[in-house]
Amino acid sequence: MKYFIGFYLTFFFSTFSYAELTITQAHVRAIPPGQKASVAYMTLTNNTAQDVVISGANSPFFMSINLHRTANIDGVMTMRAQPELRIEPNQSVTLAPGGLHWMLMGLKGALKPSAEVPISLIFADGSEQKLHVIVKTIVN
Ligand SMILES: [Cu+2]
Repeated sequence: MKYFIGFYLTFFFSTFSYAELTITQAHVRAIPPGQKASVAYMTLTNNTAQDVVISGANSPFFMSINLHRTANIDGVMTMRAQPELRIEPNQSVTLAPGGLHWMLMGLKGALKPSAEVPISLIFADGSEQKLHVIVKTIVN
């Protein structure tokens, strides 16, 4: 499996409601017209001395967002739903091709490259952090 060759720009616009979490390299994969599912990748850094737990996410652009982990099981790539995303104190977790990703299902409109997808991360305590994640073409 080839990893993507595309270019990355650190891209982070946010109305911080949870400023202890820094998000970088956030992007949504561009998809062909008619396709209804995509993925979002990002690096999340916990700047606090306590675990940060993300229990879900949502977006007005998609019917649902779930956390998945891609795994190679006996040569077959499968995706498994993950109940939560836990980031330990002063650690980073990277969602990237071949591993963890936000699975975006049920696209309601069109996803154009360079558009921004609003995504809210929902924390275990019920608070939210809103992101605007750019759509990028990813080759892999
Ligand atoms: Cu998935």
